[in-house]
Formats: sequence, C-alpha cells, structure tokens
Amino acid sequence: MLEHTKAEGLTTVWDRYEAMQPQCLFGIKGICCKNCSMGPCRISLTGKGATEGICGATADVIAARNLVRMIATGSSAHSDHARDVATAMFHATAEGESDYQVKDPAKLARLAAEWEIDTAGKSVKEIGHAVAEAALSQFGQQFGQLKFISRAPEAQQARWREAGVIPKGIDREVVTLLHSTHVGGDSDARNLILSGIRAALGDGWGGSMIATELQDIIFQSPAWLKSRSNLGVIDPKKVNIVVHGHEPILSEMLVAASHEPELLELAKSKGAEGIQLSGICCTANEILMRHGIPVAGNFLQQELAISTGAVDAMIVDIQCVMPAVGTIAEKFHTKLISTSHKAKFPKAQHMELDEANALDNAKAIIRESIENFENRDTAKVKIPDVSSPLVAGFTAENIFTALGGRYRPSYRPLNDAIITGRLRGVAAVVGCNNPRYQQDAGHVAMTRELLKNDVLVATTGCTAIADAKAGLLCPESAAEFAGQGIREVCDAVGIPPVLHLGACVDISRILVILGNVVKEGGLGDDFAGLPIAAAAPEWMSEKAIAIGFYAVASGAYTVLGEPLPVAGAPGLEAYLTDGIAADFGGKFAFESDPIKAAHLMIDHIDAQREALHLSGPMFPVPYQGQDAEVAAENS
Ligand code: SF4
Ligand code: MSK
Repeated sequence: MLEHTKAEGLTTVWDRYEAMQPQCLFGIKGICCKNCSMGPCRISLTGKGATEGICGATADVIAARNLVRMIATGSSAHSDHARDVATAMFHATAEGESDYQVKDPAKLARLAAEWEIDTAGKSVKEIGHAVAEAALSQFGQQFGQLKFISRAPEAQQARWREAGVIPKGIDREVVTLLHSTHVGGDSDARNLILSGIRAALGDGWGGSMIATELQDIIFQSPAWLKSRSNLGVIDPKKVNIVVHGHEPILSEMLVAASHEPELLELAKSKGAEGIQLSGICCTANEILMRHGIPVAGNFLQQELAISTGAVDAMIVDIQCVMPAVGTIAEKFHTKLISTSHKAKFPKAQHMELDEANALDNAKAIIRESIENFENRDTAKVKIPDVSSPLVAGFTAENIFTALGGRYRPSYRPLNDAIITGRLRGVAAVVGCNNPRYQQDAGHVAMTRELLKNDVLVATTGCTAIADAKAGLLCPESAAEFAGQGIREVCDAVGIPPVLHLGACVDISRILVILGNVVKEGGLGDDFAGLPIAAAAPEWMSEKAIAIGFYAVASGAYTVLGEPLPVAGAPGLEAYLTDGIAADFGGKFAFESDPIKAAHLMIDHIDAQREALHLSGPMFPVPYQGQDAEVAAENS
C-alpha cells in the first residue's frame, strides 16, 4: 500500500513522520514547560544551561505536570465517551419512543442489584432509566467514592486509600488535577502523580467501566463470533462505508440502517451488489464484537483504507481520527463525513448525530454514501487481497462460561490452570500503532513470544486488530504459536490463545476479570500479587497514558514500548519505574524491543509465581527466565 500511495503521489503518516525528524528532545524527555507566559522554559539537556524554570520548577515537576495533563486528557476522552453512552441510555429509557433500547436486560438487572437500585415493580425501561441516572451521577459526584471501586479486591482498595487516590467523581478528579498543574500549583512530583492516578482510576474504574457496562446493556453484550480483518475486507463490488473513531452510538445505528431493504435497493440501483460496512480503530472493535462487522484496519491504516480508492464514505466520530484523512479523501471520490459536534475535520461534510433521530440520521448518512458510489473511479481502485479470519467477542461474563466449560461456569478452571502452571500467567497486550515502529511488529512479536512461553494473552484496541491480521485470534493459531499448556486450554474450551476483549474502554473488562480471579481464590488477595503483566508496545495516545497509570495503580507491571516523556526528570523516572511499586504494587518499565519486553513480563510473572509459592511452568518453555539465560550464557 505504501508503494501504491507513493505512486499516486499521496502523503501519509509515515512521510510526515520522516519529515518531522529530528524531533525535539526537550519534548521527548518531558522538560519543556509553557504553563505560563513567563516561559516557555526548558531544562538544559547538558546540565550547562537552566536547571529550573523561571518560577523555580524543577525537571521532575515540569515533567510530572506535563505527564498528568496527558492523563487528564486521556481520562477525559474515555469518560466523555461514557457520558455520551449514559446520556443516550438515559433518553432511550425515558418516556416515549427511542431508536435505542435495553438489549441485555439480564446485565441491566445485575448492575441494578450491584448499585442497590430499587427494582421492585419497575419495568425494564424504568430500571434502565434509574441505572443511567446513577451512572450520570458518577461524573459530577463530590463526595464518597465511585461505585465501581468496590469491584476491586479489598487489599487493592486499601492501597488506594492509604495513598489517598480513590476518585470521588470522574469529572471532579480531572478538574482538580488540572488545577494542580497551574503555575504556582502543586510542586511535588510524586503528589502530582498521585493526583494523576486519582483521575486515571476515575477512567479505568469509572468512565471506561461505565462505557463498557452500559454499551453492553443498550447495544447487547458481545458473544463469540467470527469475522475477518484487514484491508481486503473492502469489497470492490459493494458500496463501502468505513466507520472510524470510538463512540459506537452512531455506528450501532449504521449497522441497523445498512440492513434496510430500501437502502439495499438504492445501492443495487446504483450498480452495487450491496453495502459493505467495515471499521477502523475502536469503533471497528465495537461493531465487530457485537455484530461481526469486519475490520478494515487499525490506527495506521486509516489513510490506507481511503487510498484503496474503493471507500465511498468514511464516517468518523471522535478520537484517533487523523486530520489528514480529509486531504487523502479529497484525492479520491471518498466522502469524509464527521458526525460529532466535538470533532469536526477539514474537508469533511458534517452530518451531526442527533440521538433522538439516530436511525434516520444513520439512514441519511448511508444514503449519502450510496449516492457517492457512482463517483468511484474503478481505474484508481487497488484493494490488497489480504484479510484474516478471527474470533472476537469475549467478556468477563462469557469467559466465565468458556473457561469453566459448559457444565462448570466458574473461574475455577482458569485459576487452577494458573496455579498448576499449565498457564504460566496472563498478559494484557493493548494499545495503538505508532509510526516510530514498523506497524504491528511490536504487538505481534511480543504476543507470539508470550504465547510460546505459555502466557495467555488478553487484548483490546489496535493491538487486537494487529493480532487479528496476524491470524492470532483463531483457535487454530494455538497449535502454531502457543506452548503446550495454552494449547491444552484452547483445545479443551475452543478459544483462541489471544482473547479479543473489545475496544480501548473495554480494558475495564480485564479489570473485572482479574477481580473475579482474585475472588475465586488461590492466587492471593490482591491484584499486585497476581502472575500477570501488561504492555502497550506501540502506544501513542494520551488515553494510553491514562490506561497505563490505572493499570499500574491496579497492581500491574506495565511495559511500554515507547518510554513516557520523563527521561529528563531522573527523580520522576525513578519513581515511575521503581518507587511507585511500594505504593500500588505495579510499576512501569520501558523497552522498545518486543522480545526483551516480553521477557521482562515473563520474569515478573515468574517472580509473582514464586512469591505465591507456585511451581514453574508445567511444560518445557523456550524462555526460562533471566537467571537461566545468564547461566546459559556463562556456561
Ligand atoms: Fe516556566 Fe514555571 Fe511558567 Fe512553566 S510555569 S513556563 S517552568 S515559569
Ligand atoms: S483506537 S487509542 S489508536 S488503541 Fe482505541 Fe487504537 Fe490507540 Fe486509538
């Protein structure tokens, strides 16, 4: 595709990345501040210039302030997404008709019970309304703690209480955090990080978890299903509509509208064989796991999808949409349609989603896309013939049945598999693409290394799409890529060795799963003691930083491919990669080599097993730990 874009004279993210070199070291190391107009200030890289800002802020304080502002933005993105879902559910369950309905009343009932909402004598709609109202109250809550905090093991909650980081309200913590970073505000790097963690926990155990739970309730909970991934899912004979972004409120309706007979007829009347929806980024994951809609690609493929010349419309909502898509769409017949008042794009046609008329809006957008089919220049169409089969749709609830087997729906078999060493541990590998790295290479290499060492992998977001393209989301891939322990588990329950748990907000499903594992017993009473690790090999977004912080604060050893921008702040870097473990159990490591990163994760998992007095892996594994490697080298 890059040869194709080059031949067409198109500029892509990789060209712009090259043109940007060399990048600013002050930015990379986190030591540039422009928080007030006495600055901008930057701390000397050589030690010969300024060692503090004009106000006296040290490198640690400047880097910490910059970092927590990124947490604030990342948490806001996930949480504002959740607010939109809760608002949609609130209106959908009010008096009158709505295009949205409660699709999973059983999950609604469970959540209502958990939140102690009085359901006696109430209809599903009324219960849904009460739950949506309670969810909305979590954003502006001023006292107490977020409801989902109590899903964490008591020992982890105790760590949070001790550190004073339990979030009271989602929005509140973000505002307080931003306040702290104002000139003359918090000048203690660790305290700034603790405020950042409070906002990040408000994302993972607040916004993201609310988004996941309520989307399952109003759009239906995912179930295992098959589909395909990669640019080859774009169909040259059909009207191709690619949805891109994160919030599934519109894309759910686009899926429904794409089945409307009148629109299918219209497509045929224009010479198309039908309507092919596909997705990019997390909007793709949302409609994949609920409807089996194929995935065109992950973050770095958004321009490539358009440059196939066969995309009649790209419909974008918000997050991870490069402004460059308008420019590339203009080179083809592709219509770029923006739909959120929060995100307008150059050269896009704006067709705003109005929840009250969501289905009609979706139909209008699809009609617009179909009308554009006739403008396609077939001479410009170049769709690579590549796509891979996948299985997606795992949740904290259905994994319960999967791993427990049909007759034994419990987490016991999963815990037993870990305790006996059949599974050495579990890793969450998530996150974005980043043009600093060969696309997907970090995700796939790390995941394969973990699998062959009998570490089961859970994934979401763009990593999930990378793994899908590499064929790792098929049950059959266990035979090819996994160690004997994982193969036995996969064969017994028919799951792939890599579990696709959804979009970025669905990392909250992983938190719920880990809570269930601790509750099941035999693996300690705390997240921080579990034989688990997390990684984001190619992360790039501020959301990924928020996720990294709630993962670390939830006890996870978390390896980032790209370091956090703290290299110019030695005290802060030391806290994040070491000292923070004393507060929360988890800590960060930075390693860009995916195999070395996987080995760091396995070393951590092995150390956790030892601390739990568990034996090593049940079956021979190629990587036996750092000590074995060193001994082998010495001999
Ligand atoms: Fe410089 Fe301090 Fe102002 Fe930042 S807040 S720009 S370090 S004077
Ligand atoms: S879409 S945040 S590029 S994972 Fe969730 Fe992918 Fe990262 Fe966006």
